[in-house]
Amino acid sequence: MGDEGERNMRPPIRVAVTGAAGNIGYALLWRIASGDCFGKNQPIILQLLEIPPGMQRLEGVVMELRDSAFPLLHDIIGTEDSSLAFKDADAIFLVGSRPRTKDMDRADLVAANGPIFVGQGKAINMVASRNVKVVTVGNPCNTNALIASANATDIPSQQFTAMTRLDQNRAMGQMALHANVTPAKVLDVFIWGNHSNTMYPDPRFATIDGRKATDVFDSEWLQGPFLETVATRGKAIIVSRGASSAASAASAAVDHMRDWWQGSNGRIVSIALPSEGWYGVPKGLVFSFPCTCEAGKIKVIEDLPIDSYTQLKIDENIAALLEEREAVSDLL
Ligand code: NAX
Repeated sequence: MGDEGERNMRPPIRVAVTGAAGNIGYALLWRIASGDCFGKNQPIILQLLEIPPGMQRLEGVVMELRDSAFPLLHDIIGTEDSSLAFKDADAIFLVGSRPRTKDMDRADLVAANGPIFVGQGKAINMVASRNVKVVTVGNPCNTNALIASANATDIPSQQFTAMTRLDQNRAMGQMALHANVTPAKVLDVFIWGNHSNTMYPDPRFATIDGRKATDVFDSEWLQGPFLETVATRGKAIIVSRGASSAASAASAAVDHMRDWWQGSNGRIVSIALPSEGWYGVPKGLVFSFPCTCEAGKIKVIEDLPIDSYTQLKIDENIAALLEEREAVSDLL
């Protein structure tokens, strides 16, 4: 980097990633360190959290990050202490938690992972930057974001989000494939609700190379194979790969945080965040809405028309998330 490049550099920001030695971490850290998320003139200090059984793997990950000699990567901290990992963090990726295994249902997953987010919410409250932006990836991510936020009482709840961007990207990928265009031609399809198989990819405002998606595709495909493929993609990846989505999840986490940090250029993006009663979603439920991002702020698009099919899908997601909230009421 020449002198000119160095002069344009900003002071480093602190980016915390939990579960950093896991599968998603292994893809995510390289994308963050290369500048894909926060910009090519934004130096980074990575603050990586693991639990004791993951610490040896984390040491190897830190060695490999150093061996990648990223110009933007100013420092790396690897720790099992959440108050060090979240100290002054400007952005946090909450990835660490148990992935669902074949023998677990959703209730088991909520019970296994919920408590993690109590401690992490409290630690974030104590030591993170007051402007911190948090994306929750670890499942069940909507409810885990709710738990973390409820335990971080001094930080505005809207700074805690959950990731439904992978569902959006899956929807874009399927539309691109079906219309035989590149994904760049697919705009403004977004996700309502929970990151689970009840999520709903809304095609009504989407465009494919400038044409309305609802003109390009028939409703049988949209409500049948399209919806089914997006909703069950996580399972299909597990069956095929023998492991849950990792690189695509990391890529979606980068997209989520990049758009929040740098703006979505007017495009609609899917972000799950605590409802303020939008579209009849009970206040506080962490629900995926159509959003735009500008100057580091998320804005929910509040006035889209809702037809009866979409309402049905929104209601299904409200019911599922209320049930999850009830199951963790002692953690809130
Ligand atoms: P891995 O099991 O490979 O890695 C998880 C890592 O988290 C492990 O290294 C583990 O030691 C660490 N960990 C566990 N508890 C921790 C804690 N309390 N503090 C810090 N670290 C902790 O799972 P991976 O494939 O990376 O998936 C991580 C999470 O993402 C899972 O909950 C998974 O279900 C979820 N996913 C979420 C997606 C989404 O779209 N929101 C999609 C992909 C993925 O399924």
